[in-house]
Amino acid sequence: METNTETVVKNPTAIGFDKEVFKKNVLDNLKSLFRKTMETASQQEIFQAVAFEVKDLIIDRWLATQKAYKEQDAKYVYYLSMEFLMGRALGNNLINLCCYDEVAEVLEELGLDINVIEDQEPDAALGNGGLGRLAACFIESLSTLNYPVYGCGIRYKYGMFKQEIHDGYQVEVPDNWLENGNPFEIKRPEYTQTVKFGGYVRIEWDAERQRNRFIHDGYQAVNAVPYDIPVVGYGNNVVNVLRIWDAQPIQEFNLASFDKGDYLQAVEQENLAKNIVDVLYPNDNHYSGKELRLKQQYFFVSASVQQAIRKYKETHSDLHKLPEKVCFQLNDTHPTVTVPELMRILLDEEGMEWDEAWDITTKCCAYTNHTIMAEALEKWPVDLFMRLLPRIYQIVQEINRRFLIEVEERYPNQYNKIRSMAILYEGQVRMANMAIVAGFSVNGVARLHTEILEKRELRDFYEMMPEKFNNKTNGITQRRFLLHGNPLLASWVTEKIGTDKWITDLPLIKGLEAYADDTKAQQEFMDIKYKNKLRLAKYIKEHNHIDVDPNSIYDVQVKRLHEYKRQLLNILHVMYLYNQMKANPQMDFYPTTFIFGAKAAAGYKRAKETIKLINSVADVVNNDPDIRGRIKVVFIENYRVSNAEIIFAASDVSEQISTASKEASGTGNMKFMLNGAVTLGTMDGANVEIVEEVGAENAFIFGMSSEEVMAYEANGGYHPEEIYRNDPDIHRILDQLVDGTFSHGDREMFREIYNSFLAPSYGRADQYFILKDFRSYAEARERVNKAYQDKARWAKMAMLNTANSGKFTSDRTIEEYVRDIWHLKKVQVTL
Ligand code: B1N
Repeated sequence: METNTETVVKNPTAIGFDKEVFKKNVLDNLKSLFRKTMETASQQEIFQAVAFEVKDLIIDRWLATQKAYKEQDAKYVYYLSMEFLMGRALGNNLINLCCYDEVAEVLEELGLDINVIEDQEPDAALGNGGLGRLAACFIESLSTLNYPVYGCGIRYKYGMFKQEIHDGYQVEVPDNWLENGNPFEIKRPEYTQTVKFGGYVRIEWDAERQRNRFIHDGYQAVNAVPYDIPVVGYGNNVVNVLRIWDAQPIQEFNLASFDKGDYLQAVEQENLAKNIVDVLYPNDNHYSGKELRLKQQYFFVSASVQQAIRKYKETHSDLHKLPEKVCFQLNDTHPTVTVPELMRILLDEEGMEWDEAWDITTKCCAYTNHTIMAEALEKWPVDLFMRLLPRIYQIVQEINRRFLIEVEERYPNQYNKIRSMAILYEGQVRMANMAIVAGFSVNGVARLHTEILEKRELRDFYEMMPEKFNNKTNGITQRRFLLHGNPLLASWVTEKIGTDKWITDLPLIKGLEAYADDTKAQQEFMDIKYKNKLRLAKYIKEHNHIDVDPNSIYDVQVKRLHEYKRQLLNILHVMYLYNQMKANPQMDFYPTTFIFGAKAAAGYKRAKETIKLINSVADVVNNDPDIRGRIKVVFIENYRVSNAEIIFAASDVSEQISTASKEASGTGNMKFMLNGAVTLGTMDGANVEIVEEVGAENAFIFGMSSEEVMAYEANGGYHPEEIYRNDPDIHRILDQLVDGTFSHGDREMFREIYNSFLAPSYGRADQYFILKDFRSYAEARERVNKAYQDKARWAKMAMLNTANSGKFTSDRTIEEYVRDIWHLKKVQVTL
């Protein structure tokens, strides 16, 4: 792999950092921003003053980067995504500017703790989970690897809701993340674009060119105003841009100056602009066919594509060469209107013929698939789509018409092919099909996932156009999830392998393998884990008011709450363990803290019931004197990027227990591994590759294979009631859902969960094979508990996980995208 370690600038003075100047400027900022001194300012105000100073450090690099791109006429990837789950910026900007320690010292001299200052920053939570966090890791890696990118997204006024737990239930609280402003962003009104919705299309005969002209009329328009957020590369002076769009009415509403017609139109345009960017849809892996969601999609796509074309035309005259300078990467189907929007611009605004426009479009667009969950498939009702985007709909119809002719030529009279591949079918616009037909690349996000796409989900497309398909196994950035999140382990790794080059070349971390059997190194590794467990215990005490024992095993499942991820399997097993321990108080068992963290989509009933069940089991188990604290259950409120960093660092066991074939990749699994947690998981998603890297003897694998699961599914499922009848332990825990054991006698509270196993009101019984995998899971958990009691063996396993995590850096993923799809060139930036 190519790396850019030779360009890494580690010396803070070399990046123009001067401690005294920094200190003085922070104090000046306090004065000019808030009219305050260090003595009178709040921690929040101090955070703002520091952040503005850090932005100042970024600015010259930002200018220099964009200048270098221009001089070299660089090709850009436009990473189009409805979600960027950035988390906090301050700490990571300091790390990538290579002056974190120096700023920490300055703050200390001012009597401040950098951790407390960092804690003042709200997470930028413009995403739900893995898909949005992947986008954030990708743009950070692109910057670190010297590649030009624009992250393009939406500046939601409210990001992912904050989760509070009241009486064991999730309560959603709005996330007003911009309340105190965002010190890192820059508004760019000069790049405002206009986006049009509704209306109708008029056709006029263009006599001169002897063809029809399509004129969009009677629409409502809204302005898209971009805000730029810097994305700092590690030690290389590169600053790329995350460009997020805000919606503004075209004319500010002004009562006096309108006659009646204008008045109503102005009100409508203002209302349209008002709600487009109000809120992120809080669904993970789930499509909600809401008109406002399609508006959001077209809004940010149209603005981004128009801007990309405008930028290209500033220095190029021939749009046919657009693919040499621009690639649009579609982060799932959410931005797929990119395809007809680019066609619209080339046809209607640039006056191209269909074939020319299509040739350009299909060389510019590439699509990443992130899920095979049926309920996530975007299928827009035609009537909604054509009403909101009349011209775009015409173009989709023409794309579909031409594609179906190709299908008919290739597969005469095979209606099944049309049924599976048509873009317009049974009154719906199928976005995935459009992305595949128009994209030159279709990629999955882990090897198994891509195989399932090729062999099953997208089989007909793969047969017709195999050259488009490729795999790009996901990755994560070690700058955030080791260097920032786990500074103790980061320093130790550097010391042990004798270099900090792993920061930009993660496979070097393999050097730790030499210490796997070294008792002293094992001890040091576990000491660091212990310190991180203390840090998490403190966090849990402060935020959840629960005492946890740092000497217990930290067994952790943190991710979005979803049935396929099977948090229910985990908590049912805790109920089973509880029963065992009650029956046999002397049983051999190493004390374990079962830690959960998960947000449920606001309208996802079963997910919310599962959160209540976890908290109810926690109540009973944690307070039962017979258990003597040997089993603890903790639900961490408001799981998000910033507390995830603390959680990964402290984990012993990584729960990755999705029903095989359902988790496209998973990326939390990689963050745990990097931090020395051992995977307890199914052969699903990227777990398969994790086990391949670390060795099966250093992970705990259980459950059905994806082949087995898919075979059952093809036969309509299985019969969980047989297991219920024949396995008394399972019988007991299911009965306990409806006998009041965990609900103060309430027999109805968990009735629906009980029914889902035995008598579902809709769908198959035990859709996600929880009972089927239960025994295998229980047995794996027993192996984990035994293994932990052999301290040396555990230390070795944990260390080997860190040592073999090199493949899972997003730097590797990005180099593969660049090599196979984007074909970008590295740009060196000097100041
Ligand atoms: O994308 C991640 C993968 O690691 C996960 O396995 C996968 O579940 C996740 C609709 C999604 N797939 N699809 C979504 C999110 C929001 C939404 O509105 C779908 N998220 C994933 C990164 O590849």
